Amino acid sequence: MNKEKKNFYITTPIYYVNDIPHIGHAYTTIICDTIARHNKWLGKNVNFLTGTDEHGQKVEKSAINSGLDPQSFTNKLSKSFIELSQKLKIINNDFIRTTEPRHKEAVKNIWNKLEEKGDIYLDKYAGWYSVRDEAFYSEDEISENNNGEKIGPSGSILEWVEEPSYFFKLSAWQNKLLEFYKNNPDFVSPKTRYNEVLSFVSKGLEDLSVSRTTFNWGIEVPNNDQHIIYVWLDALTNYISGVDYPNIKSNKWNNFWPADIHVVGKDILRFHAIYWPAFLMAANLKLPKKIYAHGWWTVNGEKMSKSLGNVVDPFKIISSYGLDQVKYFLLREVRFGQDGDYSEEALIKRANSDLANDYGNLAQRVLSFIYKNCDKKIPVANKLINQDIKLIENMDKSKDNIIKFMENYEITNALEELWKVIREANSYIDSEAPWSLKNTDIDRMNTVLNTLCVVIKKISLIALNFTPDGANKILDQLSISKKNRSYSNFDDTLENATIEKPEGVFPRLEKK
Ligand code: ME8
Repeated sequence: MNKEKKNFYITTPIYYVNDIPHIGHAYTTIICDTIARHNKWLGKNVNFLTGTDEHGQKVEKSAINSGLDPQSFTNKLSKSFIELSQKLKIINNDFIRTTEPRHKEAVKNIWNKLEEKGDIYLDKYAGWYSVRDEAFYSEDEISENNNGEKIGPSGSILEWVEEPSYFFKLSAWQNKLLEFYKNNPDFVSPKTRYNEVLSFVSKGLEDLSVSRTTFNWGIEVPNNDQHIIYVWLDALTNYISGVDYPNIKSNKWNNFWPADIHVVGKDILRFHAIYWPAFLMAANLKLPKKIYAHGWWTVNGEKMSKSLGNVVDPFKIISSYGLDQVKYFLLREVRFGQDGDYSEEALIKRANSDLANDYGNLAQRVLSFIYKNCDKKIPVANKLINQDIKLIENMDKSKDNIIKFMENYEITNALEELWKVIREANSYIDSEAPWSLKNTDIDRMNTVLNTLCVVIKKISLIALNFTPDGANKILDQLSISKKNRSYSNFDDTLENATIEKPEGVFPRLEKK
């Protein structure tokens, strides 16, 4: 490996295999894929990890309900998450399953470390548990629903649990955590989530139950097979078992830990921003650089649920509307970090206005004009005048802004910036009107067309990370070779290349 290359490690949450994937899972994966692609494009050595969370009571219950043993059940469901990764064409380096031996070994190692250091003790747990969230809640977080059932902060129904349990001395880490947050104000993003974490920890932390004894599906506590390790201690460890921990001599471990970013939904912030750093501190391991908690998607204003029958199937909508279209909608419609509402109408509207009308049309207008009028060759520019120079300069400035935005994970701002140039390029075509120069000023027409091709190429090199299928097709049509599509090729000059027959890349969508 090139020693100069900067390493970058990004993770998705590992998804529960209690049910098939939906649009919410696809969303987090798409976000991570976009960030991973961007960093790879910049020339970094990227490790992108995703996977499935296969143990615990929730998965065991689903397996029992489906009539399968847990291992066969998780094999089947995990496959559907792998298929989703393929459908989304993500560039992950690895897919980790918590039922794999490499992962179990890491979890046992962490357990032993925490125990050796005196951070784990045996006692009894008596309290409320949510199987849906796989979370313990304290009395002050509990309320009642209309049926008089106890519910947790997420609305999930709680059950009373009373059993022997090992505890992790979370309370002992409270001050260290607070100090860490204070010294690392960017550890949790967005800021509102950081404040939430700070206020939760400031109120005081109770020790955390880290083993269960009333079911079997999980990793056994070393030296006490009556206990199963709490599924969150098991699951969080994937972020290090996925980079070869406990083999701390491995290149992967040394290159990639600590992770640059764990992207999660806001529902699982507590586990990532409080428990995970505490476990890592206790195990004397470095902490990830950032936890980014994104918002929550509803569907036509309602929470997605099987009983409402409104669960959005990512496979179906990608087949109906296209991968780039779905990705672009999810990335652009909602500011990264905020909640959003999914509807097919909104997806179609967004894809038609930004992809078909703005970006697709820009490429199609220019390339088909060249194909018909310039002997299928990108014309050579003559003397550039102010408006040509300004368009290219603005493109270059936007590229720098986009890189800054992406460094701060401001995905929506990055896309807005890119579309600013796309719209500017469309206005430039209208004002320079190359078709009207055909019979009057061929030199000027050639300059305008060349300027447009330069800008379309630059736009597409950036769009590669957001809408890779379409952007690659446009670069194919411009005869830019596959190996010349990274950041380092951004300022390459266009050759007098013969273009391919242009075809519309982003068709107008209609409701299916
Ligand atoms: O929590 N909107 O797994 P999970 C946005 N196994 N994102 C959504 C979403 C929605 N409506 N629904 C799901 C778990 N997500 C644990 C994680 S990690 C060590 C263990 C996304 O299958 C979002 O990223 O319930 C959320 O955090 C994740 O799926 C939860 O997936």
